[in-house]
Amino acid sequence: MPRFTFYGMPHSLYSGKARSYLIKQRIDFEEVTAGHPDYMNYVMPKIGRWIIPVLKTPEDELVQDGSDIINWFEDRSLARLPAYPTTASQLIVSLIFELFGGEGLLRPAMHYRWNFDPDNKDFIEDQFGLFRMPTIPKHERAEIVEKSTNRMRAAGVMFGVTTETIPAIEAAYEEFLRLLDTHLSIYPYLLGGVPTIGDYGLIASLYAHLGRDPYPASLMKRIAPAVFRWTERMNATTADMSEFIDTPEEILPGDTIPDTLRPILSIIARDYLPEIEAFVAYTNTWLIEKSDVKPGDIVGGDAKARAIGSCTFSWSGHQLTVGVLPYRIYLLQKIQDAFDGLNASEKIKAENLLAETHLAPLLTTRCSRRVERKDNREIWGEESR
Ligand SMILES: N[C@@H](CCC(=O)N[C@@H](CS)C(=O)NCC(=O)O)C(=O)O
Repeated sequence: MPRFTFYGMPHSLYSGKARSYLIKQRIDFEEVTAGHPDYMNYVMPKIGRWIIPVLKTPEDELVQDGSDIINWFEDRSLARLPAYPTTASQLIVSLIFELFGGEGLLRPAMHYRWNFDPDNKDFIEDQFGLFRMPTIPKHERAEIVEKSTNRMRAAGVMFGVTTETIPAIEAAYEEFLRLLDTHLSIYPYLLGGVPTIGDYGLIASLYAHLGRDPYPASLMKRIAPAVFRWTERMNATTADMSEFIDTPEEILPGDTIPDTLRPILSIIARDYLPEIEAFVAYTNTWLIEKSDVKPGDIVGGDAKARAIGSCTFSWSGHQLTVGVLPYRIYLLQKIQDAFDGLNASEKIKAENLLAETHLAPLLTTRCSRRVERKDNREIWGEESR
């Protein structure tokens, strides 16, 4: 009997992050689709909304959210390969990749899934239908599937995917992919011979959408074969790095940040920092207007609502209007909390690295209130220091 049950789906972005972690840690688990009656009858009523991934522990505790599932094991020292580096720069860099992988790459993830119908549509509809309604014959699923995929298709606009921005989204993604390919041709994972939280963040977007849907998967194989290999590696119980002869299954010693990661960090600064600054500024204004928000209140007032509004910022010569998701503040806070926990000399080291890669504002762009998670929902926390 497997000890853990993992409710997820192969084509779900956030499932990829937690699943990869469970695989790498060799956790004894079984994946159950959210189309299984147990999800609808048992899990969803307890979580209060339809959302994956969800982990059920042997004690029947339910944990929703990719980052929290990882932390569940880390907090109990149950990880074979702990996800959080213990040295300053590696920890901060890894957490930056967690935020960027799950949130900053959503624009290309949405674009490459939903805007390549000749290559993608049949496959995507098959997957959505199969895992949502596994017992219903394919021809009967088709109509229902089209309705639900149309909702997701429309959601791309909320992430800033429009006719005008598509060329810039493609150029930025290809540049990122080539740089990551260069890095992963030298190192099996971001920080050496073991995956860390940054790898788990990246696999969110780079697996279900960008590494598995037909069009983007073929793009990845064509221009970034080492990234494609890493998506396989991230889903293997072994280190799966036979092409890296004699590489130890260890993080790089001495708090090393490989030079090949620096240009990628600079790309994150260019492509994602403006959005972070815009959504934090929007949230801070929103909190001033909603001065009655108390610690413990559900973010947005409704557990089902993800966004508290929309913000506009300029990116690559375009004005982008996107939804403001406080969940991102939760991940940004992880970087800032890690920084606040460093000693004075470690802080200087991390600050220098971020200044060199133009990411220094990540440490100072702070929300006036904390975003926490309780009972599998985002809630407002105390006012920030
Ligand atoms: N931050 C969350 C996000 C989870 C999430 O958005 N999951 C998607 C599937 S990849 C979902 O359940 N969407 C349901 C919906 O939008 O109705 C996590 O990591 O668990």
